[in-house]
Amino acid sequence: MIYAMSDLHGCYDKYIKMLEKIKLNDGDTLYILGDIVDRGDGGIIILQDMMSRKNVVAIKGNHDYMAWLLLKNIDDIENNERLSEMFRLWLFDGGMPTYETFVALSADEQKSILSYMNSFLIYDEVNAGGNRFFLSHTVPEKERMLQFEKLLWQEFIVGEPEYDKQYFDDKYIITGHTPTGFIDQNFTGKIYKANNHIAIDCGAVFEKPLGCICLDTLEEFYVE
Ligand SMILES: [Mn+2]
Repeated sequence: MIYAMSDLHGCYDKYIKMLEKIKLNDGDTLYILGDIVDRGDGGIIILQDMMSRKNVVAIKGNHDYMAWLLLKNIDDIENNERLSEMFRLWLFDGGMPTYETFVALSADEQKSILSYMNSFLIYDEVNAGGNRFFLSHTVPEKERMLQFEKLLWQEFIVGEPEYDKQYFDDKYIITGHTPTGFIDQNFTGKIYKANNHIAIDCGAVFEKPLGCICLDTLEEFYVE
């Protein structure tokens, strides 16, 4: 089976509970659609768990990118005005627990975390259960997305989807990034499905459930 979850934001306990709930085994593939770190304090330990598994595919979110960029340049922040401003904004936007956990690691552990984060995909496409799926942290508006192969990677980590428009007739788009309650109040804490768009950030770090979807069956799983 193929599964997808997103926006773990350091919620290590919910992540582990979900792996147990879906009984993830070596024959399954789990996509994690970004924003693994920041806000919650378990981001680094989730990354270390993901790295230890061969069947987890990581896709890059805006928080993962910012954390990687700043932690990679940690020694230069003080003397670089642009980096210090980004660093200040990142800490304010949930980066503090990620920063504190990271600096407590050994140099080797830091190096392997950074190289793992740098390996994240921007998007992927996969077939399951007779359907085709496009997976990324987010997508830009429909007009741009119709030529997605030509777009810059940034569009897939900070783009703003038009959830009210059906982008493709022959495939589903699965994204995180925007808590589903902000897309439509009726989907607060639930996976959003409409217009061939499946949005799976239920807001786990904001005291909502962590959601996970099975691509083969479209079955939804939740843990509190
Ligand atoms: Mn995001």
